[in-house]
Amino acid sequence: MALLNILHYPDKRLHKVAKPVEVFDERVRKLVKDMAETMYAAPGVGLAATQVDVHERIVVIDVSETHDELRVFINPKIIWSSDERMVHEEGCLSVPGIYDDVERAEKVRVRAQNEKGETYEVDCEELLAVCIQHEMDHLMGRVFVEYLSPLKQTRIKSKMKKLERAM
Ligand code: GNR
Ligand code: NI
Repeated sequence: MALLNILHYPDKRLHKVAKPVEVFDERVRKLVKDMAETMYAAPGVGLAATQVDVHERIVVIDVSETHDELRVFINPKIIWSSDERMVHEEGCLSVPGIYDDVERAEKVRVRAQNEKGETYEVDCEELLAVCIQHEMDHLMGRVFVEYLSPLKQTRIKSKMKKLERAM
């Protein structure tokens, strides 16, 4: 197992669009394990491969309080989303220290594959719904701060650059 390096906004590589996984081999299973280890260590409730500079459609999520319910979403697709919307405060391991409200669909149904390539569907609500939409945005090269006002984005960028310099 290995901890992976997490890219920090405003790194350009966070805006790359991930490609579908076609081969479900040992490499993909090791990447999923390393992503899970990296997410738990951070700690975070989700991680998209984009954040560790791997541009493939792979997401890991664990929203359980006991940190023992790992969910693996490979090639995820939202096949239904509710018209009802919700506002939830979000944070991101790629934008440390920044938390702000984002409006998203309240419920989504997702079709994805597991690390063996088996297709499954899951109904998501509450934090799981927020998180899968946040992670699927990463796979499209989108970071949650891009939903905030241009003024907030400018402030966040300069705060992040200052932080990087201090590290
Ligand atoms: O750890 C995380 N917490 C979180 C809280 C509210 C909404 C979304 C998230 S995802 C985040 C981890 C992360 O950056 N995933 O991409
Ligand atoms: Ni994130």
